[in-house]
Amino acid sequence: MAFMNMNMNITMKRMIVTRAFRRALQGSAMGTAAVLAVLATPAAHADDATATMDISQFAFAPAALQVPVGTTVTWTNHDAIIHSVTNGTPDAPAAAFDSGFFDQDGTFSFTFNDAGDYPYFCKRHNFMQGTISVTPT
Ligand SMILES: [Cu+2]
Repeated sequence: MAFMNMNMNITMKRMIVTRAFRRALQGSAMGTAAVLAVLATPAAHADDATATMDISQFAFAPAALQVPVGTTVTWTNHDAIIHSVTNGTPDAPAAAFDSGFFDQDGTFSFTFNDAGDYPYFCKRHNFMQGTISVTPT
């Protein structure tokens, strides 16, 4: 019985992901431009020590980001719905950072002072996941 429930959960997550993906593909020209703008943003340099992340159409963009130690990363929510930036994975939340829920045009910043890989997810939409890889300087 527990096994069946697990399978149902996985199927439901897949459906939600598929729906979000389809929505992303049908995104407006403005949405596409925003994604392209993010992709064109140069990677963070040690001398400026800041990096920007976008939350758009139920995804963290870019999903994986590498920054040097000391970088402050700022996420901006472009969706008309609340999201969170929560350290860890849905099954194993961690404690380094948790934005709580924030709304459209809201931002969350965190300074990564320790090297390592920091997975994170949205507490409301568990399929939304990303990783910040912090490299020693
Ligand atoms: Cu979310």
